[in-house]
Amino acid sequence: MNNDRIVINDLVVFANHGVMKEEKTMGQKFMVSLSLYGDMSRAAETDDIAHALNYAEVCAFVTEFTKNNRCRLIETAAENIANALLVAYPILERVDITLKKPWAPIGLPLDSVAVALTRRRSVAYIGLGSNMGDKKGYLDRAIKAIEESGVCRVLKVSEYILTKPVGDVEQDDFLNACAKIDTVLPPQTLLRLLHDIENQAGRVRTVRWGPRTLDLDILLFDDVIMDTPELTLPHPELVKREFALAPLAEIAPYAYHPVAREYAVNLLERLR
Ligand code: A4P
Ligand code: MG
Repeated sequence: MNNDRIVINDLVVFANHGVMKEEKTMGQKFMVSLSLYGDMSRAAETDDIAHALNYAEVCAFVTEFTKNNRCRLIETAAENIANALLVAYPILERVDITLKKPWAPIGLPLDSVAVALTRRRSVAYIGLGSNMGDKKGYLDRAIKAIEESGVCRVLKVSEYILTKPVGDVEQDDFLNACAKIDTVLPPQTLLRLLHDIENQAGRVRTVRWGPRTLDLDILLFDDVIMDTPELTLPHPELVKREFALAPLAEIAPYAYHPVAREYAVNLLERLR
């Protein structure tokens, strides 16, 4: 990742975050410090504000957002500010934020208390499948719902391909596709969002591997490797499934599988 960044120190905002009643009603002083990472070479080369991240605009955005988005915890407030910045400014790849509360009412003298956290944009590949009803409609609406979530952007979508069902269940042919997205969410939260979208499509989980209106799987998430009861990354079946690999290789032949240590295009060739 590029190490270019704009640094903002102790932007003062009067806002109403807090657990106590007086904090909510009267408000208090907060200080926001930010390191905003993104490629600044174009701005540096052209000396043109049109290619730059305008820090005056960023400060106004953060001030408005910090006032209006009221939270009990400074953890939540800081996370919401970082995510809002990543969504509003596509040039940003990472945001480090420190949110200070110099007047924290703890009944003891202290200089300030602060929370510091980092949020970043990740790239993920989502496998889409449908084999009931208006299959194309389900895939179209899923892509729209991902885009409209406000926390993801759809960067590329493969062709929709008709595939024979894989597995022991006798069922209709599938329409499959793959979407490249970027997201400010961590993997588990992205999975919950995808489940919500599946549920809105009327998905009922009955037979494992059985027919479904909509199936959304996370195939790859950056180069993350994880294996928890709710989520395995990369998707454990990806390397065995042509219906997932083919659309992935179409839009991202050099997407890298961190466990198989191969590019998508090579995995597909080997499978075939
Ligand atoms: N889960 C773990 N890792 C992941 C991940 N990387 N992405 C967990 C998504 N989910 C993940 O999935 C079961 C659980 O897997 C989830 O609750 C999640 O916590 P599910 O979607 O509820 O159930 P499922 O879809 O019936 O099971 P599964 O294992 O996801 O089935 P698949 O793998 O989706 O296979 N043939 C063709 N031609 N095309 C198809 O699309 N799909 C299937 C279903 C069978 N045959 C097919 C196709
Ligand atoms: Mg699934």
